[in-house]
Amino acid sequence: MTITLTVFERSPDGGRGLARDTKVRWALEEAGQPYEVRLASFADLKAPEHLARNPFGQIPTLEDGDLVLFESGATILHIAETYGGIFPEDAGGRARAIMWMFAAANTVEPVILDREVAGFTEKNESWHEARQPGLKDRIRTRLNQLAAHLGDAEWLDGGFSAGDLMMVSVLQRLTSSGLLGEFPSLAAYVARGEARPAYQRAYADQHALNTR
Ligand code: GTB
Repeated sequence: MTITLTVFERSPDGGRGLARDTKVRWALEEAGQPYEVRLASFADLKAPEHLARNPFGQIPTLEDGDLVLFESGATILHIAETYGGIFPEDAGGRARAIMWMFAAANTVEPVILDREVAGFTEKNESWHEARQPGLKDRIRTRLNQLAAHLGDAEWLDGGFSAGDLMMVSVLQRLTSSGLLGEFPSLAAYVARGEARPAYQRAYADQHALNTR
């Protein structure tokens, strides 16, 4: 069965692996699944051919045989369930890995995105600067809670799982903000994720597209 992933032909992050295609590449690498890529420009994403794969006109999409999926979290869950590598053996462990995937996407990422989006869309507003401390504090609250859960552990719930893959990918978006550096245990957690050979391969392959 051929797996095809649609990725940015040239990522707006300059090849830093921060767009959501890299985390799906990472999941495929962890699962040891070979895959092909379809390179897409912003214009390609809005063309009917791609909208048939993802009505929102975004990357990533994954085709696995006849199955067509969008939403990076759903895609990673499919990879974990179908090919293993990033899912615990026991049902309880799998349920908790899924819980952490949702926590990454629904509890931690929104506060990080709020600050990013404010940077893009509200930069010229008179109240932009006044809003920054509140936006940062909402992130700090979540990072404090996450760091308290992680403690001295390597990963969120036993061994590395799809939950860690998604949480590390979300936290990476904070690297340049300085906020992650305020939480050394979380910075080390992200570094552990990035040191995994599967991540290194995923990053290198996506990064290479920006340096062609
Ligand atoms: N919820 C969806 C998912 O998880 O798959 C969200 C997918 C999504 O946001 N895709 C973005 C996209 O296709 C790219 S990843 N955008 C094009 C469009 O909407 O037209 C988001 C992203 C973009 C850029 C950076 N960056 O430059 O650092 C980081 C993340």
